[in-house]
Amino acid sequence: MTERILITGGAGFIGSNFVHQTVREHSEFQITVVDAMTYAANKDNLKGVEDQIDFVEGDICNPGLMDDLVSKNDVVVNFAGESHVDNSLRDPDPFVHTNLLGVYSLLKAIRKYDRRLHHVSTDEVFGDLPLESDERFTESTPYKPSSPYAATKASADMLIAAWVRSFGLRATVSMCANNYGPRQHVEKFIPRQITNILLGERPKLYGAGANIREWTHVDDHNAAVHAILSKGKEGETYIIGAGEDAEAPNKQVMGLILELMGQPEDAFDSVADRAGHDMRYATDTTKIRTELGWRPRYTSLRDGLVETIKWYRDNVDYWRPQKQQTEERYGQ
Ligand code: NAD
Ligand code: TDX
Repeated sequence: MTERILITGGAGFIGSNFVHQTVREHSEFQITVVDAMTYAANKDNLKGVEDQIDFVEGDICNPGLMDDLVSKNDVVVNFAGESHVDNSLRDPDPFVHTNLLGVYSLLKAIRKYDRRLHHVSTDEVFGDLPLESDERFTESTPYKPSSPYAATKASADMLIAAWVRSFGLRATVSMCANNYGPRQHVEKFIPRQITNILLGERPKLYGAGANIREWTHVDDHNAAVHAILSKGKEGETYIIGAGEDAEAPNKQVMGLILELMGQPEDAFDSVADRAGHDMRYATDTTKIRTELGWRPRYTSLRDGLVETIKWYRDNVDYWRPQKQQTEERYGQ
C-alpha cells in the first residue's frame, strides 16, 4: 500500500539523504518535501530525485501551509531545524523559531488530522558526559541541554511528550549522535576541515580537541528512522548511534582527516574554544538494536571518512559557493 510521507527539511543534509534513501529503497512511499531553503539548504541536494518527489518551498512555522500539507499526508518526518551549535551561540532567534515554534505548529496540524509523526531530535538534549567515564546516554537519561541549540531541541521533545500523553498524538522521537557523510554543510566539523584542506587552508581545531563525539554515518541514521517508521512503537523514543568504535576525540578525527588527505599530522590551527563546549557524547543503542533489529553499516570512521573525503573532492561545485560566507561567519 502506498503511504504519503511529508519530509520537512528535506533539502538539508540529513533530510535530503533520507529522501534519496527513501526513493532508492522504499517505493511504498509517495514523497512530498517541504523546506524553507535557509542558508543550510542546497537545491543540489535533491538532484536526481526531482521527478520522483513533490517539492514545496515553505516554513514549518506557517500554520496554513502545515494544515494543508499535513492533511494531504499520512506520515510526517520532521528533519527541519536550525542545526548548528555555533550559530545558536551567535543568535538563538532562528533556533527558537524553527526548532520550537516550528514543531508546535506541526503538532497542531498533526493532532487535528491524527497523523503519524516521527521527530528527529539529537543526543545533545542530554547535555554531556565526563571524558573519563563509561557512561552512555540511554532513553531514560535526564535532559540537561547546554547550548541554545540543544535547549530548543529539548523543548520540542518536551512538547511532543506532552502531546503524546495528553492528546494521544501518534509520535516517535529519535536522538542521534553526530552525523557525517555526503551533502553536509561546510560549517560542520568534518566537511569544514576537508574543504579547508582541499582549498589549501589550514583546518581549525577548537581548544585542545579533547572533546569526544560518536560519528554516525547519515545513511545509518536514516535507516534507523525507517526502522522506527515501520516497526517503532508510537509514544516511544529511540537513541541512534554507531557505537563505541565510532567514538573519537576531535583531535584524533582531525589527525585521521590529515592522514587520509596526505597532510602532515600537525598541519592544523588550534583556535578559540566554543563557549559551553560539551565534552563527550556516547550512546547506548540497546533498545533500537534489540527491539527493531537496527545495526549500523558504518562502524569504522576511517572507511566512512574515505568515502566522505572522496565525495567532497568530486563535488567542489556543490560546496564551493557556501564556503566563503561560512568562513566569514567564523572569523577564525
Ligand atoms: P541542516 O541544517 O543541514 O538542514 C536543515 C534543513 O531544514 C535545511 O534544509 C533548512 O532549509 C530546513 N529548515 C530550517 N528551518 C526551516 C523551517 N522553519 N521550515 C522548513 N524548513 C526549514 O541540518 P541537518 O544536519 O540535516 O539536521 C536535520 C535535523 O537533524 C535537525 O533537526 C537536527 O537537529 C537533527 N540532528 C542533526 C544531527 C547532525 O549531526 N547533523 C544529529 C542529530 C540530529
Ligand atoms: O571548526 C570546527 N572545529 C572544531 O574543533 C568545528 C566546526 C567544530 N569543532 C568541534 C566542536 C565539536 O566538539 O568538533 C565537534 C563537532 O562539531 P560540530 O560539527 O559543530 O557538531 P556538534 O556541535 O557536535 O553537533 C552536531 O551533532 C549533534 C550537529 O551539528 C548537531 O545538529 C547534532 O544535534
